[in-house]
Amino acid sequence: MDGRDLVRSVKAVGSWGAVRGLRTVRAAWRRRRADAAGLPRRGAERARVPGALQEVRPEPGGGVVRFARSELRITVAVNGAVFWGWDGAGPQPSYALAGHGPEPDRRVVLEPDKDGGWRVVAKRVTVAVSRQGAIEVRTPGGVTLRRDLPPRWWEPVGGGAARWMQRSEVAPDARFFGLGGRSAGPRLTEGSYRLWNTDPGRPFVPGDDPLYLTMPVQLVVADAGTHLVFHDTPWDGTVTLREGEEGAGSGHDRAGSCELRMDGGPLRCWVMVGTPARVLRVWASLTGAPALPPAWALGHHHARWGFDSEAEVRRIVAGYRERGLPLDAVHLDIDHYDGHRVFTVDRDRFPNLPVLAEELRRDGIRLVSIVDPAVKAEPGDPVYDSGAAEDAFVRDASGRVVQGVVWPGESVYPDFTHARVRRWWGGHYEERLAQGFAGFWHDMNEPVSFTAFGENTLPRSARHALEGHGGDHREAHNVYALCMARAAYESLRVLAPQERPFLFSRSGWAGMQRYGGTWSGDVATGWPGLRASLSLVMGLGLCGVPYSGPDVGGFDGSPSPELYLRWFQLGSYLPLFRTHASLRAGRREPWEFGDEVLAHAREALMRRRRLLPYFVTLSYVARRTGAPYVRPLWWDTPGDRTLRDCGDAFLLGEGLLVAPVLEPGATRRTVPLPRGRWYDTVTEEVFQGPGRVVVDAPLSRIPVLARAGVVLPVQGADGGLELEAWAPAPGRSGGGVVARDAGDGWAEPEVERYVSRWEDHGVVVRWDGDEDRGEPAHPVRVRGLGQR
Ligand code: NBV
Repeated sequence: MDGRDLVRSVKAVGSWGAVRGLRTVRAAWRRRRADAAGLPRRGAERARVPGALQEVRPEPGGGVVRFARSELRITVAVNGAVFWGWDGAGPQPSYALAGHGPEPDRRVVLEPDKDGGWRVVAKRVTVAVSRQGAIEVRTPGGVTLRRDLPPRWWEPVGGGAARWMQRSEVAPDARFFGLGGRSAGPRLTEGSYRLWNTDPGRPFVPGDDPLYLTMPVQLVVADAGTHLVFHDTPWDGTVTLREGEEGAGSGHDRAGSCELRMDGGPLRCWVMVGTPARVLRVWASLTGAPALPPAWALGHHHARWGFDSEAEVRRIVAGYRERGLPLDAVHLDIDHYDGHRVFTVDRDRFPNLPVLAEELRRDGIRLVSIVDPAVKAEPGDPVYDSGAAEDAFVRDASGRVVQGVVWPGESVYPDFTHARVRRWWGGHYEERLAQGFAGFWHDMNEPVSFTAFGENTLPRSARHALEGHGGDHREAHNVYALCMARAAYESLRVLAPQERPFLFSRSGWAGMQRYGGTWSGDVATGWPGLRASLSLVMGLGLCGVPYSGPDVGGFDGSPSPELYLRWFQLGSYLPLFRTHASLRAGRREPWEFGDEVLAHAREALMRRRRLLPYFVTLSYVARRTGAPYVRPLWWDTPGDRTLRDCGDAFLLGEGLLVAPVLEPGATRRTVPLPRGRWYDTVTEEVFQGPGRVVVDAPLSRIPVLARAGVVLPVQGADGGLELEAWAPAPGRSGGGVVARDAGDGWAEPEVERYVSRWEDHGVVVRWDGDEDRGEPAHPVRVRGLGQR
């Protein structure tokens, strides 16, 4: 049975059970056998805690605190981020950090604290260490944001990686966010969240956990301040969260708590404090600025598993064109491969991809290729042969190449944690570029091997280079996709130096934004799936990955026309706006759901087109500041507790508030408003925040509100740039920034800043800081004037 047989049997039987053939049983058995032989038995363990504080040694940025049974290094960096590591752990080596990491802040002082403890005092944060090794992160005003109890390790008596546990307390009012892409977010309430990138093997619904992209990044929002904590270790782990409670009246407060258990790796973390915007800015400076997608990637993408010929691609593109629907990219899934083998093309069905790509490009449409990491284990296959010659594939502890089963059948896996392998793999993107592809979609890179039961990935004992220090899959698993993205990104920079690489990846880890974005994976078609797809985008944004979006319509089955439309409307306000579905699912073209849906989908596409300059601006803002395009409502007002609980509306940049419809039959919905004046962008009705308002949400659109005073760059009817200014509240002013697209290359955009304010004759928009510069460079349209 090869990959095509697998697909055929799935089609025929209609069940994923069909893929559990003999090979997948064998793969599972092989995995177990490898682990039994290759992993040290845990055996007896010895528990350890730091013990009593013995000695303190100052160092630039902080110092080293020695305890009876461990040592703690604390360093505050120049960007304000605090690092601490136990047992001698320093910030490097790290897969998350961009470059060497920041320099220490030499102004920091280490001084005695109360009760025999010590503290590191920096401008924005104080870190206090108790005599037993508890660590408190305090604001400059002395309020505690987080208290880590002394950690605990369990060390195998016979040697090997220590497991550890870190319990922390946060304020009773604190709310947790992040941990990568979580279906039950964006606010993470009570529960356990696993840190192990996982293909659930079927479309997911809210509550399914973990999914494809996990990361040990928590964003904690409380009245006293916001902080981000990142435990820099890629091992398997579990985070158990429990929100606190404030004692009503005479009752006592109960702190929020977080318990992190890790199967190995250094116990080290980074903490950033401040406003949400500051925290994300520091996080991006630590782990890398988000890659800038080319402008076309901010348009509309159409994909499908099952485009089975060039003719079909042309038919779809013509369908968009004939109906006047904008389209910017078409994605080819594994079915354009020859026998599902990566970096190949089935020439019978896709005889001339470069010509198709060129034809589409002339119409402004780019081709994007799926890329799966597994390579068919077949001597004679050029990718396999060159990889074998390069010793590129993951081996087990006995030195045998590890085999799994994926679409092409028996397959082997490149070890992306080796620089040489990344270069070899990256070289293959030349073939993709020659086929005319302009972007890349990394799939199945958790990595997946179909197995009949248990975990569908590589054996834990599989060996990896891990940049030279060597280790097994327990350590490499969560960074596998991150390293694959790095391989592609770095090669594309060499192979096509004039163009910014565009790639997005199903799996990944902290820092992946340096290389590209992600998407929400195989979300189940249904109203709960629609909700989950938004929580993933919001949660990932708060972990520093700003570019993502769902499969509009859901991955499987057939959405009702209403569900499809609501999904389409939400997707049109998310960074990656892509219709996509499984081979066996119903169609996802906008014209497949009747005339009414088609008309409203066209409006959504037109609005997206109009907002393209705003999306381009948001992509530059994300790169410069780390702020996601899609932000929770509490972004600017984290002290507003009611907003912390809202997961069904979001801010798009600073100017817009989007309130998607996530329930069947709804034509109105409640929107919690941040403070200030807001306008319905269609009716221009005015609302005053903070508070909750009810707004119209007819089938034709989802509510989108504009912040009073904002100046938005939009595309005018003639295709030129226009400024859409929303009248400031009387006596107030506003403004906006415009980053003008400088093409698909590396040229810096021109950034323009505008202010808006009331003058005698009405609202005016001027250049910010340069009143003599005359009129703004673009036509201005002021809206919301009827509402003075
Ligand atoms: O390549 C086929 C699919 C793809 O369409 C989807 O987007 C990925 O998330 N892929 C998963 C593999 C098969 C999943 C059942």
